[in-house]
Amino acid sequence: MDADWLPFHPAPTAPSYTPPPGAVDAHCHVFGPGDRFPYAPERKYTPCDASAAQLFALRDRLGFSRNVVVQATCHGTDNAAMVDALVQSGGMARGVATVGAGIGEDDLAAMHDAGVRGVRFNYVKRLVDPKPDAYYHGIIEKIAAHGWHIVVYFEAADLAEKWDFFTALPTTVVVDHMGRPDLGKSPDGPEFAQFLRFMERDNIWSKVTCPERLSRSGPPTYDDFVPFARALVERFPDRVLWGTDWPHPNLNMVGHMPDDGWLVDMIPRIAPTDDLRRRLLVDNPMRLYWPEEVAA
Ligand code: 0GY
Repeated sequence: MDADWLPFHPAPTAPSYTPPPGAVDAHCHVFGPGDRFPYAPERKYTPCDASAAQLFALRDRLGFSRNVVVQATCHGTDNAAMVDALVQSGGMARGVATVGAGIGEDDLAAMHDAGVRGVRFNYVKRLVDPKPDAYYHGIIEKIAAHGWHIVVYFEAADLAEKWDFFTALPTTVVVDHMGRPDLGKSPDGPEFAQFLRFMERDNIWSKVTCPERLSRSGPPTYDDFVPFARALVERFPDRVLWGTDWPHPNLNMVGHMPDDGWLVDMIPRIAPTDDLRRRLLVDNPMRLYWPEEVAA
């Protein structure tokens, strides 16, 4: 299990596209190091160690200012590495945790103080063993006092089954990676139309992320990703987020590691105006993760 990762790109290209001041990478991770922050025994893959210092160096190289660090399944419900990164960031990173139904109020309060603002419910069957809705209802009750939102990760084929549960969620709901559409299908076809209908609800947001995971046409331009992401950015400009997904865990199943500079250079293709790019990279993530810094 320890050899099932690809290393992240050691020296990403400096992007040609310069993000606006204050841009947020709203989906990224930190992992390990495994001797200090051990990986979860129940994990389905082992990631490459990826430290907060390396994440912040990437942030600076790509021209970003802030990060949203998302808990991935390889660390299970032990959020220590993610929380440590938030503390090290000096307020320039917020987090999304994965918690168990037995989480205590003291632990939630400590995570909130460190900068956690949401929980992630992961439904991707190759990553987690399924849990009943009741398990998640217990967590929803506990996070309510903190005003946290919910991030959901699922595959397009499973949206119909989870529709009633997702649409009844009482918080802002952020969907990882556009609900993982099959990019071999048409962006005008019934599968993506269902996702667009889902997005019509004004508490539902989407990350327009992970060309490297979803694309069939492949690097460096990931052309088949663009019409899907652009449709979301243009139709729901105030409810989309962008992120690198660095250090791109579990990509051995896809077979290549992206250069993060390529990913940044896709932004003008998915958000074709300055106004759309400012909302995607600054206004939306600031409203969700740093509302206290956004003028009323
Ligand atoms: C991602 C994607 C993946 C992994 C996880 O929680 C995770 O382990 O999210 C994946 O394998 O699709 O967002 O990093």
